[in-house]
Amino acid sequence: MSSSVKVVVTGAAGQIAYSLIPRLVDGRTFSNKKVDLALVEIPQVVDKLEGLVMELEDSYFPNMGNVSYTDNFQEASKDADWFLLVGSIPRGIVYNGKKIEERSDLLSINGGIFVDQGEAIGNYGKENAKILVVGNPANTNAFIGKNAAKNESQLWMAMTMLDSNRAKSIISKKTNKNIADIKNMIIWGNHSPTMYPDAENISIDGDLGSSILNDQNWIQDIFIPSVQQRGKAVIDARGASSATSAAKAAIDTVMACEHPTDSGSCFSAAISSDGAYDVPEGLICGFPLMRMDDGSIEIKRDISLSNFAKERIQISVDELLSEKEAVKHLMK
Ligand code: NAX
Repeated sequence: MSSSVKVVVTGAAGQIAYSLIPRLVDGRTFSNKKVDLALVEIPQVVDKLEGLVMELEDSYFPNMGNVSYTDNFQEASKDADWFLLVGSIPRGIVYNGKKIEERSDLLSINGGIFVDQGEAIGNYGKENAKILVVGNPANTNAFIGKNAAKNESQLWMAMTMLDSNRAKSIISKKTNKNIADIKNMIIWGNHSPTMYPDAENISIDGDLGSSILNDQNWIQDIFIPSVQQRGKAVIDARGASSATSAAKAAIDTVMACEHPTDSGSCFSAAISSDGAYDVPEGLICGFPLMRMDDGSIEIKRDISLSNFAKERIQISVDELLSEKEAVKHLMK
């Protein structure tokens, strides 16, 4: 084996993690590197992870290295290369005697968690660590975590790959093209119902969406709302939120960051804005990204945006700004 990588996963006893964790050690995600896992849960459920560790051992993964589990995030963070922050308090649960229904309550509770985790990552994670926030509200959790980490050599991302994959699937059905021929699906903005899935710049068998999808009514009335509301549709149908598709999307994001992006292509995740496409600096916003040969992640800057696209992106950016305002007490 060539080298090793240490991956921290929070929410490790949850639904997404159950699909995600085996894929981290399957010899594909990190190629032939040995993968050490540090699994993190809250104290109430951390003991359940013993069962998951038993299953991982029983699965015989030749690339699996050390596997540990803990409720101490700081301890888990030491020298980690990757952090997959899946754990967060979901909407609908009773927390400190109050049912959490409002996004603002969710922001506040999870925000507190991400201050502590961010500080630990900044202090104990590797200098070039990559952090993928899956737990919602993902963009603002990443914003809070990055601010607390105060470590500019680390890369904070919020996951929009699931939205991107959902959008590709819808376009594939609409155009009768193979899913493998649908590429460069950019999700702009927030991972929330305001996100803007970009049908104009998608590549369909090598052609731009703007030249193939000439049905603006379908884009506005069917495509965009279907992507924005797909998470809710899955909850309605399954009685639980997306899990295996979310896990696959997290793996796709890791792989996109581990391997150079093909020339002219891009992948979707939200990262801190440097002012690109007029998004205010510092917001964790969905952008088209490229993994460069030197391992860095760059925003692809040559995407043309129509006025319609600019308006839609602005709506989502405004939402990110209001979320930023709602968590300003957590900024130090
Ligand atoms: P589950 O409720 O099955 O699992 C979450 C786990 O996180 C629980 O076991 C809980 O004990 C743990 N946890 C909570 N706070 C923690 C902390 N401070 N440290 C460590 N662990 C902690 O949820 P699951 O279905 O796995 O979803 C996890 C998160 O992903 C949710 O916030 C969900 O909203 C979010 N999602 C994000 C998606 C995205 O595209 N970005 C899509 C899927 C999903 O909805």
